[in-house]
Amino acid sequence: MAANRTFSIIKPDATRRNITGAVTKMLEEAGLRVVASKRIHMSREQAEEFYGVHRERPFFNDLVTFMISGPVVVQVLEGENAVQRNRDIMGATNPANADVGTIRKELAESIEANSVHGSDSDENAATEIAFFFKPEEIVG
Ligand code: IDP
Ligand code: MG
Repeated sequence: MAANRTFSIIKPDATRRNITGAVTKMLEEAGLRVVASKRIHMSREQAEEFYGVHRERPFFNDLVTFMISGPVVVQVLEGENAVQRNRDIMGATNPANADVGTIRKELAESIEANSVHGSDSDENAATEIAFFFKPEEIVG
């Protein structure tokens, strides 16, 4: 499959522990290239809109509160089969179930504070990239 893009967030548990470099190193070693990156502090409205698909889930309010509890690093990642490649290096949502060598197994704190977000489809990747980045901010 041709090189394509996905969207990543390094979550507040990782910025708090000053391990954004460690996370990015694992992404790069997995064959992904950071073609856009910025550190932001999301507003509640932004986080609620971003995670809108989860609005009915029981953990929604806690998730939003966690995601605005500190800064995050939003990134566009490029690589062959980028969406799946990123999901593979992220590992399972719950770090207790994640494979050894994945970001969540090695670095995450809990099922909520699990260090990284990654798009789950090419369609959602395009939507999520456009939510945070202007085209000219992405430099491949
Ligand atoms: P994903 O991040 O692996 O795609 P999703 O099901 O899309 O997982 O959930 C989004 C985020 O919501 C997770 O990354 C995690 O931070 C949080 N989350 C998911 N399930 C739970 C839960 O059961 N309790 C608390 N937080 C959860
Ligand atoms: Mg998800």
